[in-house]
Amino acid sequence: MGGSHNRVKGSAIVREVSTNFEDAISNHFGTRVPDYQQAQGAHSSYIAALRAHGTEVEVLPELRGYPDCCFVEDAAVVIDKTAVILAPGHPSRSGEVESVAAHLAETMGTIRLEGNGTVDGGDIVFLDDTFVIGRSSRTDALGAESLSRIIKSFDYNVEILKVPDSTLHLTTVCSSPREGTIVYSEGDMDASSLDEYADELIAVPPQESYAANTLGYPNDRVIIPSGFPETRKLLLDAGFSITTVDMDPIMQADGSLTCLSVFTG
Ligand code: CIR
Repeated sequence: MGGSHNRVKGSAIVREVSTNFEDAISNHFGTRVPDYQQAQGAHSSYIAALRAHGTEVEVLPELRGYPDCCFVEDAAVVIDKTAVILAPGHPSRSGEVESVAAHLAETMGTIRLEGNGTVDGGDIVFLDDTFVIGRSSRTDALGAESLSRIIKSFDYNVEILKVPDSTLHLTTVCSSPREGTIVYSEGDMDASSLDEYADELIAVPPQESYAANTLGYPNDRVIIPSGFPETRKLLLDAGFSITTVDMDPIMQADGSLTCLSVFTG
């Protein structure tokens, strides 16, 4: 069993929204064509919220030809100051990885997955001494096994969980805003698949499923998307202090709060 993964979020990389954001993949939450200018505004608010919580944010430039390039979470995960370079499962996104890898390699060691499996960072949720990997339409069995071996080499536990077909990623439907707590979308996941991993399960109602993706900081601080009053109340009642960000323009391309960052320290 490993130590406790860092929850402080002292530093992060993000990437500017693509000027071709209208071509971003949108299969789940979108109700209109993704809009570049609106998404850029939401992205700026997101960066401001991270900085207000003490995260030093480095903004990488747009990656030309990659409409989904702002969703850097899918390209890499940092574990104990080593970057694990991932292999996104959608063909239009695999070319995003090398530039993120090269950037991270300037300040830390990097490790690659073995074999031809695929893993999106959106399918990785960490719960202190355990990482949960979602098997989804983006993360296949080979990729999950390869990542699992790497995570175990850092002395953390690994669990592999099937992501429901109703959703894109594991992080889309559950998150852990503080030690021992999981927030999940009850319309997508059963409590029974999660309760062994947490002391406290907070169930987000089906009509607010998007708000199951939260960004937690130490001392019970949490960032959530604005416009989800029931989730807000549940988290207030659970003792969190809450910051909201209008994520609607990012949601149009199925992106959530966690998707927009790689936390590097
Ligand atoms: C995609 O479908 O790949 C993007 N439109 C959204 C990616 C969201 N990323 C994430 O949840 N980590």
